[in-house]
Amino acid sequence: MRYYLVGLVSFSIVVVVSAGVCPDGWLHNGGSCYAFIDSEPEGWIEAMFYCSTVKAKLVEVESVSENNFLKKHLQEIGTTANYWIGLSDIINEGHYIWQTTQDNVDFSDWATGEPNDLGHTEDCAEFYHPVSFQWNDAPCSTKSNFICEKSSTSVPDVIG
Ligand SMILES: [Ca+2]
Ligand SMILES: [Ca+2]
Repeated sequence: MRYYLVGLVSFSIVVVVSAGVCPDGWLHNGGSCYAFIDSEPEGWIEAMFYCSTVKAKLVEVESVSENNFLKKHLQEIGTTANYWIGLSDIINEGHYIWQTTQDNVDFSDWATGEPNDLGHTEDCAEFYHPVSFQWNDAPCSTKSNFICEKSSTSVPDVIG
Protein backbone atom coordinates (compact mmCIF):
# COMPACT_ATOMS: atom_id res chain seq x y z
CA MET A 1 0.00 0.00 0.00
CA ARG A 2 2.77 2.40 0.86
CA TYR A 3 4.47 1.86 -2.49
CA TYR A 4 1.20 2.41 -4.30
CA LEU A 5 0.71 5.84 -2.65
CA VAL A 6 4.28 6.89 -3.40
CA GLY A 7 3.68 5.93 -7.00
CA LEU A 8 0.57 8.10 -7.16
CA VAL A 9 2.15 11.26 -5.83
CA SER A 10 5.11 10.92 -8.15
CA PHE A 11 2.85 12.12 -10.97
CA SER A 12 3.20 15.84 -11.31
CA ILE A 13 -0.13 17.64 -11.47
CA VAL A 14 0.14 20.91 -13.34
CA VAL A 15 -2.77 23.31 -13.36
CA VAL A 16 -2.41 26.42 -15.46
CA VAL A 17 -4.80 29.27 -14.71
CA SER A 18 -4.78 31.52 -17.71
CA ALA A 19 -5.54 35.23 -17.83
CA GLY A 20 -9.16 36.32 -17.84
CA VAL A 21 -10.46 33.52 -15.67
CA CYS A 22 -12.33 34.09 -12.42
CA PRO A 23 -12.36 31.89 -9.32
CA ASP A 24 -15.36 29.60 -8.81
CA GLY A 25 -18.38 31.60 -7.78
CA TRP A 26 -17.07 34.90 -9.20
CA LEU A 27 -18.69 36.58 -12.21
CA HIS A 28 -16.54 37.79 -15.08
CA ASN A 29 -17.15 41.12 -16.81
CA GLY A 30 -14.72 43.40 -18.56
CA GLY A 31 -11.37 42.98 -16.85
CA SER A 32 -12.85 42.13 -13.47
CA CYS A 33 -14.25 39.31 -11.37
CA TYR A 34 -17.11 39.99 -8.97
CA ALA A 35 -18.36 38.14 -5.90
CA PHE A 36 -21.83 39.04 -4.65
CA ILE A 37 -21.70 38.39 -0.90
CA ASP A 38 -25.18 37.78 0.46
CA SER A 39 -24.60 35.10 3.08
CA GLU A 40 -23.42 37.40 5.84
CA PRO A 41 -24.48 41.07 5.73
CA GLU A 42 -21.79 43.36 7.14
CA GLY A 43 -21.20 46.97 8.00
CA TRP A 44 -19.33 48.91 5.31
CA ILE A 45 -15.91 48.77 7.03
CA GLU A 46 -16.29 45.05 7.70
CA ALA A 47 -17.26 44.59 4.04
CA MET A 48 -14.06 46.41 3.00
CA PHE A 49 -12.08 44.09 5.26
CA TYR A 50 -13.83 40.96 4.00
CA CYS A 51 -13.00 41.81 0.39
CA SER A 52 -9.36 42.41 1.30
CA THR A 53 -9.17 38.94 2.84
CA VAL A 54 -10.10 37.42 -0.54
CA LYS A 55 -7.51 39.61 -2.30
CA ALA A 56 -10.21 41.88 -3.70
CA LYS A 57 -11.65 45.33 -3.05
CA LEU A 58 -15.14 46.48 -2.22
CA VAL A 59 -16.44 47.08 -5.73
CA GLU A 60 -15.44 50.32 -7.48
CA VAL A 61 -17.80 51.25 -10.30
CA GLU A 62 -15.92 53.36 -12.81
CA SER A 63 -18.11 53.21 -15.90
CA VAL A 64 -21.68 53.04 -17.12
CA SER A 65 -21.05 49.59 -18.58
CA GLU A 66 -19.73 48.23 -15.28
CA ASN A 67 -22.63 49.86 -13.42
CA ASN A 68 -25.15 48.39 -15.84
CA PHE A 69 -23.64 44.92 -15.58
CA LEU A 70 -23.83 44.94 -11.79
CA LYS A 71 -27.33 46.40 -11.60
CA LYS A 72 -28.58 43.96 -14.23
CA HIS A 73 -27.25 41.05 -12.20
CA LEU A 74 -28.94 42.34 -9.05
CA GLN A 75 -32.22 42.61 -10.99
CA GLU A 76 -31.76 39.11 -12.41
CA ILE A 77 -31.22 37.44 -9.05
CA GLY A 78 -34.36 39.19 -7.82
CA THR A 79 -32.84 40.47 -4.61
CA THR A 80 -34.57 43.12 -2.50
CA ALA A 81 -31.38 43.76 -0.54
CA ASN A 82 -29.00 46.70 -0.78
CA TYR A 83 -25.34 46.11 -1.65
CA TRP A 84 -22.39 48.17 -0.41
CA ILE A 85 -20.00 49.63 -2.97
CA GLY A 86 -16.51 50.88 -2.18
CA LEU A 87 -17.43 54.56 -2.15
CA SER A 88 -17.40 56.71 0.99
CA ASP A 89 -16.88 60.22 2.33
CA ILE A 90 -16.03 58.81 5.75
CA ILE A 91 -12.64 60.59 5.72
CA ASN A 92 -13.73 63.95 4.34
CA GLU A 93 -17.44 64.77 4.64
CA GLY A 94 -18.97 65.68 1.31
CA HIS A 95 -16.01 64.42 -0.70
CA TYR A 96 -16.76 60.93 -1.95
CA ILE A 97 -13.85 58.82 -3.16
CA TRP A 98 -13.34 55.15 -3.97
CA GLN A 99 -11.72 54.02 -0.77
CA THR A 100 -9.43 51.18 -1.88
CA THR A 101 -7.79 53.02 -4.78
CA GLN A 102 -8.44 56.53 -3.39
CA ASP A 103 -9.63 57.43 -6.88
CA ASN A 104 -11.94 60.35 -7.41
CA VAL A 105 -15.45 59.74 -8.70
CA ASP A 106 -15.67 60.33 -12.43
CA PHE A 107 -18.74 58.24 -13.18
CA SER A 108 -21.60 58.18 -10.66
CA ASP A 109 -25.18 56.95 -10.52
CA TRP A 110 -26.65 58.61 -7.44
CA ALA A 111 -30.41 58.32 -7.05
CA THR A 112 -32.32 61.59 -7.23
CA GLY A 113 -31.62 63.63 -4.09
CA GLU A 114 -28.67 61.45 -3.06
CA PRO A 115 -26.23 61.57 -1.40
CA ASN A 116 -28.28 63.40 1.23
CA ASP A 117 -26.31 62.50 4.39
CA LEU A 118 -29.64 61.98 6.14
CA GLY A 119 -29.38 62.94 9.80
CA HIS A 120 -25.67 63.61 9.20
CA THR A 121 -25.14 59.87 9.60
CA GLU A 122 -24.69 58.62 6.03
CA ASP A 123 -21.14 58.27 4.74
CA CYS A 124 -21.14 55.02 2.78
CA ALA A 125 -22.60 54.24 -0.64
CA GLU A 126 -24.70 51.32 -1.75
CA PHE A 127 -26.70 49.93 -4.63
CA TYR A 128 -30.15 50.85 -3.33
CA HIS A 129 -32.92 48.40 -4.17
CA PRO A 130 -35.92 50.81 -3.93
CA VAL A 131 -34.62 52.86 -6.87
CA SER A 132 -33.52 50.08 -9.21
CA PHE A 133 -30.11 49.93 -7.54
CA GLN A 134 -29.10 53.48 -8.22
CA TRP A 135 -26.71 54.71 -5.53
CA ASN A 136 -27.63 55.95 -2.07
CA ASP A 137 -25.58 56.98 0.94
CA ALA A 138 -26.46 55.09 4.11
CA PRO A 139 -25.07 54.75 7.65
CA CYS A 140 -21.80 52.79 7.38
CA SER A 141 -22.78 50.59 10.34
CA THR A 142 -25.84 49.21 8.51
CA LYS A 143 -25.42 45.51 7.85
CA SER A 144 -25.85 44.95 4.12
CA ASN A 145 -24.80 42.62 1.37
CA PHE A 146 -21.85 43.74 -0.70
CA ILE A 147 -19.82 43.07 -3.84
CA CYS A 148 -16.09 42.33 -4.00
CA GLU A 149 -14.12 43.01 -7.18
CA LYS A 150 -10.70 41.90 -8.34
CA SER A 151 -8.83 41.87 -11.61
CA SER A 152 -9.46 38.89 -13.85
CA THR A 153 -6.09 39.35 -15.47
CA SER A 154 -3.48 37.24 -13.80
CA VAL A 155 -0.19 35.76 -14.82
CA PRO A 156 -0.24 32.02 -15.45
CA ASP A 157 -0.23 30.27 -12.10
CA VAL A 158 1.33 26.82 -12.11
CA ILE A 159 0.43 24.57 -9.21
CA GLY A 160 2.10 21.22 -8.86
CA1 LIG B 1 -14.47 48.37 -11.14
CA1 LIG C 1 -29.04 58.74 1.67
